[in-house]
Amino acid sequence: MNAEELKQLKEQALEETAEAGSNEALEAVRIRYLGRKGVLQEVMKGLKDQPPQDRPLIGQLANELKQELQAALTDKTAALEGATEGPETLFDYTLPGDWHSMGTRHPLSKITERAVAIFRSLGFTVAEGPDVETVYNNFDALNTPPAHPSRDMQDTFYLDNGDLLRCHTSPVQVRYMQKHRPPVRIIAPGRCYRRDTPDATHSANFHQIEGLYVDEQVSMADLKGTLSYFAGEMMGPGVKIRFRPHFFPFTEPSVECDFSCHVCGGAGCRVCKQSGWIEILGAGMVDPNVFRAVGYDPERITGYAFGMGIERIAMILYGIHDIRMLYENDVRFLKQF
Ligand code: 2U9
Repeated sequence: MNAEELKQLKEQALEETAEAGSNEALEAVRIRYLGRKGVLQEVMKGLKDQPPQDRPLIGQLANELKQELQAALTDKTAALEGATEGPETLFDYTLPGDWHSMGTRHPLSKITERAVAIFRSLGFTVAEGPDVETVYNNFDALNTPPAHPSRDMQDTFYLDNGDLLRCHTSPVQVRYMQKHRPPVRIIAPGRCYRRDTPDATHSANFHQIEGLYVDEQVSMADLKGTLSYFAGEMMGPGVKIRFRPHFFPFTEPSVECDFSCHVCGGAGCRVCKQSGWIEILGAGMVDPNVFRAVGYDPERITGYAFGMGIERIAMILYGIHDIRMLYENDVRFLKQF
């Protein structure tokens, strides 16, 4: 078969494909031209009988025939399918769109981010540390006596190697002071672990933000100014704070800090249990023993520290009555924030 005949053969094959009205007819065309005993095989077998100078062109034309015919057969198969089903059944333009709902920031992340932004605006920087801590960083360096109940197996998660899951973010500040000289002005947001039985207000995993300001001549008045500013920014302008005496091993003196109720303004309502005040955080002046443990001179250096539970603040601000809702990841709950 010469080149001219081969070109005609291609035209004929493409025409037969175009005219085929069924899958069976299309299959017959494919077998006739491309099958094992088909026309194209014959052409290739006859190639050796052609004059050597014609062989490349004939080979090339045979290849073109094969490729164009295969493409035409594929197109025609698709066209026949479309024709039997009808274009409207292939794609239903009336179906509603497939929306992917947008996620939202988790309420705990929102509170953390807001609190961090407030303290950053006062010159604090964020410090972080590992969840798995040494007994030394979590208890000893923080002036916690050897027999303190918080060290009990019933209260703290211990690992087999003697380390533990931190029960507050305070070891972050211990690590920071071991590495840096004063002045220190840091906040430590993060996950904490306590062996509590879960109920509406307790969870074995929870989150804290702690703060630490250490320098020469830092006083309780500095603490009060900082927390007053934080209260106004977090709860709204005009919120007052008050200190009540308390005890923590790592601070002396220690206080609990109440904010005036952001709902009733202090007059008394259901949220503040008619007291006008809501307990928000703990704080105090860093105990000299903590400074000794990290190599600071307590005669020269003073500092304040404070700590608050993120879950508690989220529950108060958003009116959430059960802490467990914060961990269930029910989107109907989460999308409200
Ligand atoms: C260093 C020295 C002192 C951190 C402090 C509190 C008071 C406090 C609680 C609030 C609610 C924990 O989540 S909670 O149960 N925290 O009352 N935390 S002072 O004091 C430090 C920290 C680090 C080196």
